[in-house]
Amino acid sequence: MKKIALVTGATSGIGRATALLLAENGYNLIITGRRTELLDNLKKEIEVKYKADVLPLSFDVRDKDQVDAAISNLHERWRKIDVLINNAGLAAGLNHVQEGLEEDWERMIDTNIKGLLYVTRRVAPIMIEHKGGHIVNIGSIAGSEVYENGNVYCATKHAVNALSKAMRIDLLKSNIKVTQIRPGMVETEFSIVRFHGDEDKAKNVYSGITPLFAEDIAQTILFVLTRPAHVSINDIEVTPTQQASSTYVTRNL
Ligand code: NDP
Ligand code: 8X3
Repeated sequence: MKKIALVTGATSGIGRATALLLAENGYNLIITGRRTELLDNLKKEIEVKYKADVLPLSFDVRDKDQVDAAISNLHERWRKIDVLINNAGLAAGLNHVQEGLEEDWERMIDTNIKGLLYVTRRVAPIMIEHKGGHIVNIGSIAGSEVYENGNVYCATKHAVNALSKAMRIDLLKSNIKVTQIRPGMVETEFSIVRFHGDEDKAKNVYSGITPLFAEDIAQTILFVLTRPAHVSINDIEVTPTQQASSTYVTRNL
């Protein structure tokens, strides 16, 4: 029987690439996000290309009731979730703290921290019931470093770093592996969202470098998921070759 992976934030970027790669490598997929049409398109694409079964679930991870309804009403056939990829997340704004927009802060805290917790709270008991699983949290290099204007985004990813370590301890006895992956610059919709839709500003983030692509992180996820049962990869930082830290990047200008 194929394993089941639930990927949050599968409508775009890292989540979408991960769903495709896992389907190609023998998983059935539960794909989630708010944009229903993109989920439906991805379902069709996966079914045609990889003959995997796909269940699209549209919900906002910030809404506890929506998360609850989606996961507790899963049909028996989809309830044995083997893998959870906690990927849904965003940065909103890039301002000094004294100029930050409170609505941006709330979006990031509610999505990156509380959303990840709401989904985990409902999926981990299912894994425990089935005697094991693997949770992959998408953190960031912003979870181990802080950079100018990054304040609240960095704080949310520091929280993901702490939660990943805490989850590993709490779930150890239940045979659930917890891996954190901390990417550097990956060209996705991330910067477009961060700059509230300003595509020129977003493009500029990656000027003069070859950034990571979503598929690079998907490959990293596949690697950690396919290690033998006795091997747990706990934490991986992945950056473009031209990036040594959040603030140290060489550009071909
Ligand atoms: P994208 O913007 O391309 O994708 C983000 C995904 O998250 C979308 O599928 C979006 O779906 C989903 N999402 C956002 N908010 C919500 C919500 N409230 N409820 C449900 N789903 C939501 O960005 P990335 O692929 O780059 O980002 C994925 C993860 O990787 C994030 O956690 C990000 O912080 C992290 N990351 C990204 C880096 C980068 O440079 N790109 C570097 C390091 C980490 P929808 O809009 O349909 O709801
Ligand atoms: C995204 C990477 O450097 O923009 O998490 O914070 S960075």
